[in-house]
Amino acid sequence: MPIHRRRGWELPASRLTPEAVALDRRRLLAGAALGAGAIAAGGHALRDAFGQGRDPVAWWEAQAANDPTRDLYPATRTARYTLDRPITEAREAIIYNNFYEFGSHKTIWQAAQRLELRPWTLRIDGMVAAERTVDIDTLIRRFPLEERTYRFRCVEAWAMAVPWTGFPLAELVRWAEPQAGAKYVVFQSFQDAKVAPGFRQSWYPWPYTDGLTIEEATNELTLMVTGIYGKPLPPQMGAPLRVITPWKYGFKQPKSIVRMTFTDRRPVSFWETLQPNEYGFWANVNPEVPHPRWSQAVERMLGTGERRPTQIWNGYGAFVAHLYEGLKGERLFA
Ligand SMILES: Nc1nc2c(c(=O)[nH]1)N[C@H]1C(S)=C(S)[C@@H](COP(=O)(O)O)O[C@H]1N2
Ligand SMILES: [Mo]
Repeated sequence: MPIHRRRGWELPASRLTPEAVALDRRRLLAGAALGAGAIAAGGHALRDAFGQGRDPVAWWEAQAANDPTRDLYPATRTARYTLDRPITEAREAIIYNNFYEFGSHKTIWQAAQRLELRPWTLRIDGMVAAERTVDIDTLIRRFPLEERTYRFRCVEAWAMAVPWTGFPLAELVRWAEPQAGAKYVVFQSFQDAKVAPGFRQSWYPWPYTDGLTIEEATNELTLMVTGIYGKPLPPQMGAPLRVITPWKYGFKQPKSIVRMTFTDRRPVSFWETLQPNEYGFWANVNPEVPHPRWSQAVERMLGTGERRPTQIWNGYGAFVAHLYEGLKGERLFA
C-alpha cells in the first residue's frame, strides 16, 4: 500500500467519495453481494500485485520509458494558458484519483496498473461522414502534441493544477467530419470486467460515459489528453486518452476513452443516470451553486491542502462564458 497521508479535509474514516455516498446507501439497501467490508478494507480484495510495494513515481517513470509514444514527450508548453497557483506535485496527483472502474475510493493507482494500454483503439461513430476505428498510436501521431497548464476541479471540492499534454479536441472533431445535424459528442470509457473490479458493481450504469455539445467540444480549451507532467498518462489518470474541459467539474471528463459517438440527442451520462439532481449535463464550475450535499464556495488543493475561493467557470469565463449566453431555463452549474 502506498503511504496515504490523510489530509485534514478528507472525510474521516471513510474512503468513499461524496460522489459515491448516495450510491453506497443504495447498494446497502439492495443487499448486493459485494458488501461494505470490501470497500471498508480499502479495496484489498480488489487489488493484486501490480504496482504493489513500488514507489508510484518510479513505477510510472519505468512505464513511461517503455511507452510507444515516449519520443513525443515533453511537448512544448503553450504559454497562453497560465496558472494563478503552483503546479500540484506529480506524486500527489497520481495517487489520489477518481476512477470508479477500479474502486469507489481514491487509492486506486495500483489496481489501475492492470489496464493494458496497447493495443488500444478509438471508435468514432454515429453522425459522422464515415464511421471508423483508429489505432491509438496513429491517432496520437496525427495531431501535434502541446502542453498546457490548467486548473482542475472535482465536484467534491478538491482541486489541482497540472500540466496536461494533448491536442485540441476541435482537431479530432474536424477530422471525424460530423454530419450537419450532429449536436453532441459522447465519450465512452473502456469496459472490461477482467481488468477492473468496478464492473462487478452492477448498480453502476457501466460503461462510464459523458458528453459535450459540439460547441463545447470544439472550444479552444477542450483538450484530448495523452500525457501529464511531460510524460504519457499513467493508467490511473486515464491513459491512453482522456478529455479535459477545465471549466467543468471533473466528472464530465471521462478517462481511458474507447469510443466517441456523434449524435443529435443530448446524452444522459453515467453520473446523471445515477443522481440527476446532483450531476447535470452542463456541470460548469460555480462557487455560488452548492452541491445538494455541500458548498462549492471553497476548494482545497491536493498536496498542500491550501484552500482557495472557487472561481466561476473555474476561472475560464473569458474562454467559455459566451457558450452559455443563449441558454434559458437550463441548470448550467451542476
Ligand atoms: N472512466 C472514468 N472517468 C472518470 C472518472 C471515473 O470514475 N471513470 N471519474 C471522474 C471524476 S469524478 C474526476 S474528479 C476525474 C478525476 O481525475 P484524476 O483522478 O485523474 O484526478 O476523473 C473523471 N473521469
Ligand atoms: Mo470528481
